[in-house]
Amino acid sequence: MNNICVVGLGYIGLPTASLLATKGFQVHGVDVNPKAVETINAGKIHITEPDLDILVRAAVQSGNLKAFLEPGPADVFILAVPTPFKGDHEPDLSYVEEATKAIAPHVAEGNLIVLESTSPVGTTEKIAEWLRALRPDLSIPSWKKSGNAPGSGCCQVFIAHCPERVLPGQIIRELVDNDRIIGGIDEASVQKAEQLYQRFVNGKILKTNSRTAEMAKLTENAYRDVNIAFANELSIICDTLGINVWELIELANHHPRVKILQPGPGVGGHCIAVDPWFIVNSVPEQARLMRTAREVNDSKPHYVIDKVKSKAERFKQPSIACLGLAFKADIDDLRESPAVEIVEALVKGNVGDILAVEPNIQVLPKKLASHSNIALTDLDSALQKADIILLLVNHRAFKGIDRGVLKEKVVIDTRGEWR
Ligand code: SAJ
Repeated sequence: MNNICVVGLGYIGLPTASLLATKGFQVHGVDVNPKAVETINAGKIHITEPDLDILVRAAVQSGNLKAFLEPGPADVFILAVPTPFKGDHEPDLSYVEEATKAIAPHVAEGNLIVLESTSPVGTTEKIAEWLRALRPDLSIPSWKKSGNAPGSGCCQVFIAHCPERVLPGQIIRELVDNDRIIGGIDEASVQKAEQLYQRFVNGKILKTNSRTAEMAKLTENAYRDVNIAFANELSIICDTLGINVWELIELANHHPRVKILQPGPGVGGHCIAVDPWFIVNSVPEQARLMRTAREVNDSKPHYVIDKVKSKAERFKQPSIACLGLAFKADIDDLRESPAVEIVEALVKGNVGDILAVEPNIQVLPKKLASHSNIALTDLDSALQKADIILLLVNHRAFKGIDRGVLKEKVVIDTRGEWR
């Protein structure tokens, strides 16, 4: 198992491919984006993640990592493609299906296929079904026929789900140190995948079937979403009752069995705000709390927007410093960011002149840049000019803000930085 084909060179696929390459595996990376392929082959990165540049450079320089637009033959195929939702929060498995189609001609006897993308329950079995239809010459294990029994017959291939669980901002460390769940489509696939992961993971390898592995990953993110929703609901209740929510949480968390998370402007990113929907979508009648949590968290940006609007009313055309656009602290990732949603609504509603401060980006995203009442501004000028200061992300760069400056301004702190 020395030749690995990693399909999808994004936030999960690229660190995984590079790590494997530095561990001595021959890695054939695949991405549909020619610019990403070119950048990686030059030893550079097209996404931002601490220390990823060093890892990719080392991987490419070693000659063990090469990026391509198409898959090629390998011992192991790792699929790390996006699994977004579409329409009314239905999972969009088209990238997984496309990736399966792309690898299908190259799959050979004894190969292992690992799905790392966070996926709705049953997706790993779908890969087996798609592959069975495309490659009737192969013996593809069947969950329904054999349950967890070892697969049999000639031209056997192995299929497992090994969900990624790394935290953006700490990907490189967590890729190695986190415990990993391995869910096989059958027992033989579990064993095969275990042999691979134990070669580069320091954490424990936890073995199960593919459905449980899929649900475990969704459960972790849904658990977090529900708990953040509790904190967000609490913040609105406290606003209404005239209580400082940050002080309240700190006090309540002194109880040995209470650990309330932090309220914020909403829940962003492409994981926690997406994954619970995969559960809700598959069992809508049963997943009532998870659906409500999603709705509570999705409504939090609107609450913040209304708060800013009501504060802005007392000014003619206020300057509003919006501190942070990323979906959480100290990253440059603006995808599904509540901060961007809030700033966009303020810009479109012409609530004031927006001074956007985001130290981790050089240019504003198009949907904001196309408006005339917003400018990407450095922190000091924004603080000086602003009538209203809206803290959206608790970036390290904002920690040193002089409290004296804030005293003269209207301050809306969604992160409890200036509690
Ligand atoms: N947030 C709060 N309050 C909190 C904690 C987080 O409002 O107390 C917000 C953040 O500001 C952010 C969002 O939630 O907008 C999500 O941030 P996060 O740091 O909690 O999680 P992600 O989305 O960066 O990464 C999660 C992780 N999952 C869990 O912690 C259970 C990570 O381990 C997963 O690998 C990742 O999702 C994923 O890829 O699914």
